[in-house]
Amino acid sequence: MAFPKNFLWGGATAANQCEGAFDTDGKGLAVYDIISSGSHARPRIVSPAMNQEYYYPTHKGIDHYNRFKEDFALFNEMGFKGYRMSINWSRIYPNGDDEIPNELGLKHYDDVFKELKHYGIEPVVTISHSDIPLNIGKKYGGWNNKKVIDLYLKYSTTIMERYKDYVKYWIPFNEINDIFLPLSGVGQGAFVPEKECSFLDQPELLKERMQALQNMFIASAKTVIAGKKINPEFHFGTMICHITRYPRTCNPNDVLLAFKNDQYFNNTCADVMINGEYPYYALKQFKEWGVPVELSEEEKAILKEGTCDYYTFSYYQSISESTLDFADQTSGNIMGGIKNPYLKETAWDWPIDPVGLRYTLNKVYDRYHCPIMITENGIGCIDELTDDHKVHDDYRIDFLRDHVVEMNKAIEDGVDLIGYMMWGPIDLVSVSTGEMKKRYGFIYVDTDDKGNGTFNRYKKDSFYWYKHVIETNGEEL
Ligand code: BGP
Repeated sequence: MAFPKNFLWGGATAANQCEGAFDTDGKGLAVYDIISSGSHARPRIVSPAMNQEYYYPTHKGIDHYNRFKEDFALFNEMGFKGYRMSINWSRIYPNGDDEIPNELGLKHYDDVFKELKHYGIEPVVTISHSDIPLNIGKKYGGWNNKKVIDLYLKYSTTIMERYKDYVKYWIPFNEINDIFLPLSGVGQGAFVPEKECSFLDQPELLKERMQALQNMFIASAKTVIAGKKINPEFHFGTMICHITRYPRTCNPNDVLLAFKNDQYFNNTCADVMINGEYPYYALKQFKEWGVPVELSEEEKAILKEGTCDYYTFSYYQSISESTLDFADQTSGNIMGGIKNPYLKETAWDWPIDPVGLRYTLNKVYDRYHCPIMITENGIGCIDELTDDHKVHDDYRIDFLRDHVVEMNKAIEDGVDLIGYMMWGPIDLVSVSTGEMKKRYGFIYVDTDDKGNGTFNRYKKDSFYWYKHVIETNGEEL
């Protein structure tokens, strides 16, 4: 096996999907706190104010806020070398524009980082994993407003100063390119609708989303510049939701379609964040979207100086696209695409494509020539807890093994892959559906879609499998 000696084996979570304690220790409301639970068939509802009729899964999460020590002990038992997590912005600045930070919120993450240090687990910290204070959406209209750049910078600087001795790896935004999708208006853009709407069918707001993205690029670059002054040893990563795209046929129009969509959806953000300037195709695209890129000389210099050092991405699936009329055009996959006859799908219709991971790793390394970390990869499944508290999840082991095999091949191809953060090492709330039923973890959490249960943690079969993978540095799968 080809995994380097210091390979960062670990897992990834997001504060809003696991912490719970949504109003504890001075935390303010965040945009995800007003998005109800849902299911594969029943979309989540965004309600501008809390509605008693709904259950809001972020409010309890998996109670990680109170149980992080127990959870880290389990991660340590698996041998984690790294752990990707996010800080909840609304714990630090409850309204987003507060004069001074909330000390109790800061203190909580002091404890979190001390505990990780105790186990020698390297934190990889997402600064904003959609944990945007709700007030930023309501008062400022979200990321569309340039003032939010300064609010974010104040927050990012506060945490980078405070945790500089604990954290080396930072990620300014989770899946920044999600903003290309209308369904990310609330989560990424902090666009709080005036009346209730379906999470999957949010107002289009194309211009606002594209302006928001331009503002986020500046915020990211300013954070990198500020961070390097705090500690020149800090590393900053992109985080791209990489939806690998295939032409469904070899019709040249299909090839061009997949290429173009790959360019704008998968490449735009990393091109700006790693190369420090907008690529030619994005300039044209933003103009067509009605929000031409108009940068001052100062802004150009900021983008050039504040570039990321490593590339990270989430990889769950590939999709196939075509200009032709395929009968199976629609699937339940939130990312769209046409059924790929060569691939099986998960229970939530996400195509399973391990070879696509090797292809993607090569593709991005070829483009950026910098270290790469996979910061999310996993499979959401319906698990069954047996009477003796076991979960026999061979399907999860199969999925992960197949992906690790392809990672190994990519390393043999010459790709500089430095880490693997499996998504959801402990069951947590699903973003797309707001369910607990869609489980990713090595660790089962006893709670359901309504927040009932003991919240006890149980080790699944995959727990022991991953432990062995880490122990053997990927030699034995
Ligand atoms: C990514 C998000 C994660 C995570 C994952 C799985 O897009 O960054 O936060 O949730 O998708 O998706 P889901 O929870 O919808 O199954």
